[in-house]
Amino acid sequence: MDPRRVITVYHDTKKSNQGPILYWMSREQRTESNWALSYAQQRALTENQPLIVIFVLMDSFLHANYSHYDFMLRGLKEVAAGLQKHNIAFTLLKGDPSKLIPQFIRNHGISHMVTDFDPLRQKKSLQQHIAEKITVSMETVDGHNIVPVTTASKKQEYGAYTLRPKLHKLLEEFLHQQPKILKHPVPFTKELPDISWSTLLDSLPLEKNPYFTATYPSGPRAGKKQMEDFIENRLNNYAAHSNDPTKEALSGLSPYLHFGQISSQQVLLALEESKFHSSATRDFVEQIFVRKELSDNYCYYNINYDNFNGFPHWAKKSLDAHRRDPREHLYAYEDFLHGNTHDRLWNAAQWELLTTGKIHSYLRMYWCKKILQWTKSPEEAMAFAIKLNDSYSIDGRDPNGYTGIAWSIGGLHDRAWKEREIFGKIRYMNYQGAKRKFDVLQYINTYLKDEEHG
Ligand code: FAD
Ligand code: FO1
Repeated sequence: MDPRRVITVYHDTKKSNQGPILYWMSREQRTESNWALSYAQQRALTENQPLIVIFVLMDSFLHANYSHYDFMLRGLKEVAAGLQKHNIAFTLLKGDPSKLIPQFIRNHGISHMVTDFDPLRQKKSLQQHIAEKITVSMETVDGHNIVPVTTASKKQEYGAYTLRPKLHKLLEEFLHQQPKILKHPVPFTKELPDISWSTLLDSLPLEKNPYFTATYPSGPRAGKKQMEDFIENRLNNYAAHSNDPTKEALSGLSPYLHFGQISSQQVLLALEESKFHSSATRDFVEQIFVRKELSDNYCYYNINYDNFNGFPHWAKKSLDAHRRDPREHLYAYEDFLHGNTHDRLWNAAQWELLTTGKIHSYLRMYWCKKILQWTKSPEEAMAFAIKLNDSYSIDGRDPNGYTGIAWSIGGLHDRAWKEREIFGKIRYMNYQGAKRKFDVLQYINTYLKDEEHG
């Protein structure tokens, strides 16, 4: 593995005290195309040691609800079976990683730990906290970006236009299959606690969303199937129809990418093998490669990725200048939550979120920008948009989300537009604009059945 994929090193990795190698799986919940896993296995093979994979189930994570954990746990069950088949021990512990990981390292004489790079502050502080409590070496590996985040750029980028050339220049060098996971020759012989998959989910204190009716097949196999079906049957519609929520033009890959059940690297390699010429895939590659990796760049280099202070200077100044503009409509969190605004298109997008756990990309921008327009301040807009997105979106709690919301409300990675009330120079979107893109009434009727809601 290219050493530039190691983002952070804690303690001296050269110390070769004997003992099993541990991979603490978190962001990349898959065995195939998982750099951290193959890196950990390489080290275990070199040192002729057992390899153990641990997942620590936290009883809450950034407003995640019951259906998000259900999706995640169904995927993890498939991952556990796959690891067992490769003679790699897997254990799932429930509780606080900052206690359980150091304890596990001590109890099993672990000699080295590898874990997933993650730009979100919750994971970064967990990893730092754990590093202070252990003496064995620990490395974080970027298995989420094709070009490792600190190789693509050493700083926060202004926008896609500044990061894109840097990413494409390095794509050739970093887009390649990593070594297959081998059947591990050194078994881990000690007892590990059983995992009662059937009772885990209900043992967690999670909110249930009563309106959620969608079903998402979960796990790396389902993610791969979704990818193959998209490339086979829908990629050729992507460029023309990805802005039309009444067409099934999007890949639907975000839940699998968010939980790391598939990697964007697998998708790009599959595109290379497909019949498609790069001109037909350009729009999609822009999203899954440039935009997705721009999000990790933003969250990694800007600690204020989820608040007003993270916005570009021009945008903060402009929003400040319009703080006292009259708001024609003002809604409380509950009004947004139940899709109770004057705007039926907005309400339909909110009901798409509540019933399917997702809002179509185009409407996500509209949905978020209207929250800026109908709240008393950009700070309140950020708080509401993040809470709704993280509480109800199956792909939420993700750098793409914080970045998409900062783009919508704070002009991040965007330019200044014609100044107007409330928005200042932040790009504006409205109902007329949506009507020019797609059949708004058809979309509204899909998600707003009159008798049910809104
Ligand atoms: P496709 O268009 O098929 O894209 C494929 C993949 O490319 C996506 O899964 C994602 O990984 C990446 N991608 C696509 N568009 C973007 C983008 N604008 N920025 C970064 N990556 C992108 N995406 C999330 O994964 N989680 C979120 O919580 C999230 N919240 C958002 C909130 C707002 C306000 C906005 C404007 C965008 C948000 N996005 C989020 C980005 C984008 O809307 C979703 O990634 C996309 O709708 C997911 O559906 P898909 O996989 O079918 O999309
Ligand atoms: N990561 C974990 O290591 N343990 C968890 O229990 C866990 C729960 C969880 C629930 C919803 C969700 O969207 C993500 C969750 N994650 C968990 C984090 C995930 O692995 C990613 O690290 C972040 O969401 C993206 O940075």
